[in-house]
Amino acid sequence: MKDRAYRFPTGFLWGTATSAHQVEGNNTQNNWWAWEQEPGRILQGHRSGRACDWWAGRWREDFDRAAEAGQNAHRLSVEWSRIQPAPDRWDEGALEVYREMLQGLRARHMVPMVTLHHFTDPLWFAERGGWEREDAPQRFAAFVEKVVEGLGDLVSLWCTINEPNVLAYMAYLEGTFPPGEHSLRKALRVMVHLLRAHAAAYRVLHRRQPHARVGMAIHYRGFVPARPHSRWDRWVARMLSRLFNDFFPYAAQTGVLLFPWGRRREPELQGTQDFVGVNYYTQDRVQFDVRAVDAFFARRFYPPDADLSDHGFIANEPEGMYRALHWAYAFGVPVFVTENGVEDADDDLRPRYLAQHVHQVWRAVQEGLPVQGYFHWTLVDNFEWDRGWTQRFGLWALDVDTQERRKRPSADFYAAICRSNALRYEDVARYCPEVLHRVFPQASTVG
Ligand code: IFM
Repeated sequence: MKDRAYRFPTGFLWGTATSAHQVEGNNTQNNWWAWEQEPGRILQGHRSGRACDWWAGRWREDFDRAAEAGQNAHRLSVEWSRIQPAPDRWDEGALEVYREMLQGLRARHMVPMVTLHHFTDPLWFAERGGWEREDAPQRFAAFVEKVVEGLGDLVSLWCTINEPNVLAYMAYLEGTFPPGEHSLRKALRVMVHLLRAHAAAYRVLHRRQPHARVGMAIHYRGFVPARPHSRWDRWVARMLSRLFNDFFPYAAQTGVLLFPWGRRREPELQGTQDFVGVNYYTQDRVQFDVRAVDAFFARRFYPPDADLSDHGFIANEPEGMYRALHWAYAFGVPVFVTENGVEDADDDLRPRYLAQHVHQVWRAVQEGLPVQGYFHWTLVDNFEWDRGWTQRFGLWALDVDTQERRKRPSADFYAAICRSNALRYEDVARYCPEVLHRVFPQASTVG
């Protein structure tokens, strides 16, 4: 192999992704803060607390880290409850802090992508019924209007809602996110309201900023039939993918809602995405199981020989990234990898996970798919929702008590990728030689 590197197109965005509640600290006005105070909600009774202390100003040192590590972009979210702490009150000071952060990114030559909703709702919004209410989309659109008015000169790449599919699933079916419901009827209702909120936000952003690029970040989960010859396994895998993966981007593209029992048209949803954001972590094997009524007749599992993360939460399945990007491409707009990463406190798995996933992104780019950037989850260990501080996704480790950061080897590996705009043989050989033969099969056999 002559060129021992997988090179990316000029202008490709390399960054990390974060979210307000997970990094800012003291987000006391939202539903997650309240949820964390309830016994039994968060693993080991953890709380977000000071988180990564960004609201007190530590974003500066973390942005320095990212910039010095060659990153040319960063995806962050703004916290609705800070900007609109009460239905009739806007906090200009909070908007000013976000202005400083965005100016801070630009001063470091990093392109900002701003997420407008990342799992948390203002308490006042949650207490009056949250996403179950018919008027939730209008409420959200008013907030978006305020944000674009205040920050629109600093950002043009917007992600309206992060993982609406995960939010609906965790908060309304599994019940591990607030408000802790277990109702398919409510989940579907909320999904429709989230879509309408996205479409309303899309229109607000484009009216104020015709050149804006607006999309959602969808958590794409691979569902692979456990027994490929079984039509039941294939059927159940397709059904899960349709409900979990397709529902949001398909409606935003076509204006058609894909319900389990049929379709419904909502024309105002149509044509409301300029890109598809893919959050890809892993894929499941799925087997049809007639007894699994509450799980849509599916048993999901990782293969026995899977390369697992610390808590068995994520299996290293890089091929799923390639499939995810092809899936996203089918919606006919550019694609960003808006999240990808792994929980790995000791950084044993992360280097090879990173190499193998970036390699699959390159494969897709090489085939001509319009993938325009990759955001690694995440910059510094942060508050991992119902799993508290037990799962460590950061390129930098965080001591929550002292706020001390410690660089993991993957941070240097990712820096090498970002700086060279390529996945190079020598870097894979240095940081994860165990997968060199997989990532560079030709080069390893040639010697
Ligand atoms: O930390 C989360 C993030 O908030 C949404 N996507 C998945 C990440 C890792 O679990």
